[in-house]
Amino acid sequence: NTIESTLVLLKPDAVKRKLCGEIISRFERRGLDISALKLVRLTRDVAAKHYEEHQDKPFYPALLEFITSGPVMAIVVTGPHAVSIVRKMMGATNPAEAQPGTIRGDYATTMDNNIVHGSDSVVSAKREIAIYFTVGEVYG
Ligand code: YYY
Ligand code: MG
Repeated sequence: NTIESTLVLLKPDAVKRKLCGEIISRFERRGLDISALKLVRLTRDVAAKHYEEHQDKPFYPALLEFITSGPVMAIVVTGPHAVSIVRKMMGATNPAEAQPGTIRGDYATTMDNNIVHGSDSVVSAKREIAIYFTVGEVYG
C-alpha cells in the first residue's frame, strides 16, 4: 500500500458550474486525503508548464485558452494508490467514452470541457504538484 500524492485540477468549467464541493466529496468518501488546496487562475506561462507534453498537439491552443479562462481549484490528493485511483474516478479523457459513475461520465459531454485533471503517474504528480504548491503548503 504505497502512499502516493497526485495533483487534481478542477478546471474552469467545474468551478463555474459549482461542482467543486461535489467532486471533493467523492475523494473524501473514497478515503483519500486532501493535503493541499487553492483556487488559482493560471497564467499562460503556468498553463504551458503544466501542459508542456502537449505543446505540439493540434488541441494545444484551445486547451491553453480553456484552462486560463477562469480560476481552477488545485488540489493535492493523497492516499494508497492515489494516482491510479483518482484516474479511475475521473473516467476517460473523452467524456463521451467515460462510464457513468465517473466524474467525467457524470458531469461532462465533450473533451474540451472535461471538468478535471489528474496526474497520469507518480513522476508526473511530483512535477505537477511543484508547479502549484511549495513544500510547506502540502500537509500530511
Ligand atoms: O490526462 P487527461 O486529461 O485525461 O488527457 P491528456 O491526453 O493528458 O490531455 C490533456 C487535456 O487535453 C484533456 O483533458 C483534454 C484535452 N484534449 C483535447 O482537447 N483533445 C484531445 N484529442 C486530447 C486531449
Ligand atoms: Mg494528461
